[in-house]
Amino acid sequence: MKIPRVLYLLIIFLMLVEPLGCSQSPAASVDPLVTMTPGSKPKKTYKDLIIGFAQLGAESEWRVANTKSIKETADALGVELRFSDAQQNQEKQIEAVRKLIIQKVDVIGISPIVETGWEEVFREAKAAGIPIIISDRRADVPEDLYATYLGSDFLEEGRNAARVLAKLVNGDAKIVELAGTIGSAPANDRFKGFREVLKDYQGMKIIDSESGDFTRARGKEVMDTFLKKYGKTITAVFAHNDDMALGAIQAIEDYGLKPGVDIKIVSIDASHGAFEAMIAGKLNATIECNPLLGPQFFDLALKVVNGEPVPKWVSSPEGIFYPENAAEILPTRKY
Ligand code: GYE
Repeated sequence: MKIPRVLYLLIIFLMLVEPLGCSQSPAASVDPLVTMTPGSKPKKTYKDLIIGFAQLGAESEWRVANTKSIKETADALGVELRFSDAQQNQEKQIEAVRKLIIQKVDVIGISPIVETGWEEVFREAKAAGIPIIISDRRADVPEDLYATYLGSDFLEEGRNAARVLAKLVNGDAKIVELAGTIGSAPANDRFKGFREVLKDYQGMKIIDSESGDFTRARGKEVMDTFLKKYGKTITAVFAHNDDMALGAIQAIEDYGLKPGVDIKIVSIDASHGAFEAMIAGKLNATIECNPLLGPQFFDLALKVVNGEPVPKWVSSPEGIFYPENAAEILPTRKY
């Protein structure tokens, strides 16, 4: 069929004019990064955010990796980050949160050093309309006082440590435990999870347990004391983190025994230091606990600011590592 010439010209004219008309409309001049749904406020982007983060300290390899992940992710996304380090002191951490409330940041992130004692300051944040995202360690507060909790399943880590140790010692051991910071969520849960599984093993006894505060130096001191007290009776160590296990390894060597051989050792985190110790045959296993929470943390923060729904708990999938393939895996590890 032949199209009349006038109609043909009209079609060509419309095809040329329409796109121009569109590109001049106000909708098309909106920043493509800002998405809008009908009748709603424009959604914020990472570059609009000011996020506070009240870190608890720099006590371990894990914590250093966690801080790095948060700072690097903020930089990469263009988020303005107000970061503080409470040096393992709850008072300082509460003060840091209060400062962030005064600064009216969009979201407050916090890794609470211990579980209790947060309700008052969390209520202050809520009254100021600032959502809180709990990161890494839980806080014992009512659910309406925080938007979400991003962190590992510490109970399961404790259970896994017991399962792994039971296999290593054929269900027969005299164990000393180097516990984490007293009152902290990971120390409470790892302590509990470990015992839960141990109930099934008559031959596995915990002969002593003391806090090494998640640091290498304290881990060594506590292990020195245990060795003085119990000597060769000790056949296994459960350390709530790798740093304390590394301290214990030093203490065992100083005492003249072979860590990983005379005394089996299992710890938690799966840090570089742990892999190196496994390669050297001094550590028997490490249970992974993921510190690289930066990307998930800022993703949640943006959702919270934009009023999008978020789960109340976001956990990380984690593995277990052994000396057998530690050398092969180490280069792929990011912390
Ligand atoms: O296992 C330990 C750190 O809260 C999960 O804190 C974290 C723990 C981690 O000091 O190394």
